[in-house]
Amino acid sequence: MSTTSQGAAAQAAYVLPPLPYAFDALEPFIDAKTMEIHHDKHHGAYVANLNKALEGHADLQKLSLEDLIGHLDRVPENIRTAVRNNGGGHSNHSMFWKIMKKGGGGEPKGEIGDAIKGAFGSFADFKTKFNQAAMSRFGSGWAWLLFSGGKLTIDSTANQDSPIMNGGKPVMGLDVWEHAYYLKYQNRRAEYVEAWWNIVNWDEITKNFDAAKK
Ligand code: MN3
Repeated sequence: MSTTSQGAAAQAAYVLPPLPYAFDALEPFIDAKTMEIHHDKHHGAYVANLNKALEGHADLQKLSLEDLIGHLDRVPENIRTAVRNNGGGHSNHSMFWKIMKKGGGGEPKGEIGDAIKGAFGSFADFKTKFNQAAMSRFGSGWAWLLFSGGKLTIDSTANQDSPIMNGGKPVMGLDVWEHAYYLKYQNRRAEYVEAWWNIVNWDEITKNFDAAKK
């Protein structure tokens, strides 16, 4: 690491969280090379560009990420798009790494399992609806299970937009940008989406659900 980047990191408002497992932990569903580029380069760039946008804005640097992107109207217009894209990217990916794990998948138990059944009829129906959101998002974006207005709903967003920007609370999100799957799946997004269910970390999603309800 160069002296320059160390200097920048020392005063950076936001830092890239380490991946909570090895790059190859999610094989064969997501390949190690994709994970390395996705975390180090893509997420790394969102953090670096967010910090760059916030240079000289001490008031904004003090905010939690959720406060920052949840109130974009308070962000000066000349940096608003940069904060929206890179703050959203930082928030979305910070959650995304944690809601995946080796040996994940299956059907969720307990309260989140019951809440999903209550909202969507059955786990199979939920999965179908979520997959539809992931597949119908044109271009780059995310599919979401979110908590909003006291209930669980499914939605998708474009680019790096977060449900937080519309007052919702993300419970789980799936990155459907091509950078998330192209090395292994090329244009076959449906195969990536289906494979992804094998690494879903329901323990972490349960934590997000509990936090969202508060
Ligand atoms: Mn991504």
